[in-house]
Amino acid sequence: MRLMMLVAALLVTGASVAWADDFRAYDVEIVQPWARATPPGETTAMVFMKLGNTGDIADRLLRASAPVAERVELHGAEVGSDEIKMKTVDAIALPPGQDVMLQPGSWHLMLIGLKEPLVAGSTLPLTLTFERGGMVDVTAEVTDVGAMAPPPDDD
Ligand SMILES: [Cu+2]
Repeated sequence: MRLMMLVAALLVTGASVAWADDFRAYDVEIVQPWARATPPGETTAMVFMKLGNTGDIADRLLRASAPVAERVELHGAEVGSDEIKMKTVDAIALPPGQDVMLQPGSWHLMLIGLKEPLVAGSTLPLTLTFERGGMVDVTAEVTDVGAMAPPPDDD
């Protein structure tokens, strides 16, 4: 009886039992999602993380959503002669055995139509959908406005 209750509790809390800021969708490790705080009136924000495919088969990130945004797009970056342009992509490929960094100047999730500012020190719930790994709920940490890297691990 006690074991069954423990199993039920694990099912409810899902991936968040593993690490405070790491998540998993089958073979894909989702490491330390983060976003920058937004100034008042800003309607978009980027979300970054490391996606590591630890399996033998390719996967793809297909979609993302967040309660705080009207929609979330997958964006890549095109490096031009004097500027970096964002472009919308249908999916982010996750080759087997490789890490793909969503980071400033590269791949990222784009929150569109922010309903409220992102506040430093708060957390941001997101749902990611992978082709093989399915849907997974993750939590991003919100850093200072100008941060270029995720907040340091506190363990
Ligand atoms: Cu973007």
